[in-house]
Amino acid sequence: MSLPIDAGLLAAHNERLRREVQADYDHLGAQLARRGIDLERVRAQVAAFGVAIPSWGVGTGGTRFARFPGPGEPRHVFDKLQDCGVIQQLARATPTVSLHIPWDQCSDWSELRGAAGALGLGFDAINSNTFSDQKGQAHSYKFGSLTHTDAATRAQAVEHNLECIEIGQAIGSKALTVWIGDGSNFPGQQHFRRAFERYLDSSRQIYAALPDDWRMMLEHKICEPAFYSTVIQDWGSSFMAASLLGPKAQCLVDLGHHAPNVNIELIVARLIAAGKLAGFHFNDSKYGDDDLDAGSVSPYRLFLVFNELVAAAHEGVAFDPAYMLDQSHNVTDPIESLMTSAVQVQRSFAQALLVDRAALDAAQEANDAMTATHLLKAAFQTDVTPLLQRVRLDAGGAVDPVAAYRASGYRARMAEARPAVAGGGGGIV
Ligand SMILES: [Mn+2]
Repeated sequence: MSLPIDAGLLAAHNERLRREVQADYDHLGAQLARRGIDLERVRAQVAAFGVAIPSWGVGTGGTRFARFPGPGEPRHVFDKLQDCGVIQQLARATPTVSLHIPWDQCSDWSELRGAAGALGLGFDAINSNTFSDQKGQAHSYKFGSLTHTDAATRAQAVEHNLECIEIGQAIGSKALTVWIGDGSNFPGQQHFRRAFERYLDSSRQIYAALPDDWRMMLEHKICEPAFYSTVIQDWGSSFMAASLLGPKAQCLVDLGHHAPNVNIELIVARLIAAGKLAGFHFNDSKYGDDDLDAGSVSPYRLFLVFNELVAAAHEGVAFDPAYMLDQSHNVTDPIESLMTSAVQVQRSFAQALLVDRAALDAAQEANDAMTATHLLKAAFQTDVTPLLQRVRLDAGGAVDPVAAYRASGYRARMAEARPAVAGGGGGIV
């Protein structure tokens, strides 16, 4: 397999750091052993963890005001895949890619599947797009898609989702993620109940076309681009829709799609309890759907989300959440941001595995709030960096992915190989 970053360069990078990593890892193991935790067991769980890369994330993002393109941006889906290959080669936490149609155009999907395989990548959920108009499209989504008042527009949006399922089958996806921008900007503009009914009617047609082993992931969002109301605004609307559609429909939680200060880990617990947690779009935010790098602002919140997931798994709850990053990189090299974010998500998972579940159960039963919160902090404040480094070393990745990436000169090479093109796909969802 020919991977994008030179194997010799990577090996030299790791050799310089290998001894230090092992010493730090052994020290962490001794620390955790005193707390009754077997680091080797944790390592096996962390090594098996993966989070999908969004294909749209490897291009530079933007805001409503401007986009400032970076050098060597991917020109098409094969370039995007190669950048995803770099991320996986160095960070070893992102074995899959999530495509977005029609941003990702391809005339031969089996060729794309082959190219992914050659990079050691597979495909996660496929994402439809009925929140923007495409060239040559008969009906506009300006006033909605799956919930539009016009039946022909709704039919066009349904048809696009059916096409996404077909593409997904060709590349080995097992899920369709549906986020719509439908909603209203003025009080009175939209009949709330009728719009929701139209959503259900359209979604039932998509649901009916799902292969048996597929899931339909419904993504809610509080606002934007509709700034007064959205049809699938919150987890309650999403849960209602998923319940009415059937067992293959579940609710996807994008961390940025809530009002500030909403208790997202509680929503996660509710959806797990209802058997309706589809998975996540990880990112971080300060004010709204900022699409900042996962854990860059609120790493403790990310840890608390994973605490709910690990607790449920520990208690034997059967669920299978899909993990994806969904970020917009405006001021960083997207490859560096995605590697850092994947490692951050992996870090939160590892920290959550360190929570003393029996002691926490006992503290909760005894209403001992201080002990309970100390137990969470003890896990969160453990520096698991040597564990993550060791996992990457074992898997053939880089001890320090960003340092190895910078040393490789990959971006400069791509700036030569990929002349800048006008426009280009990208977006924030
Ligand atoms: Mn999202």
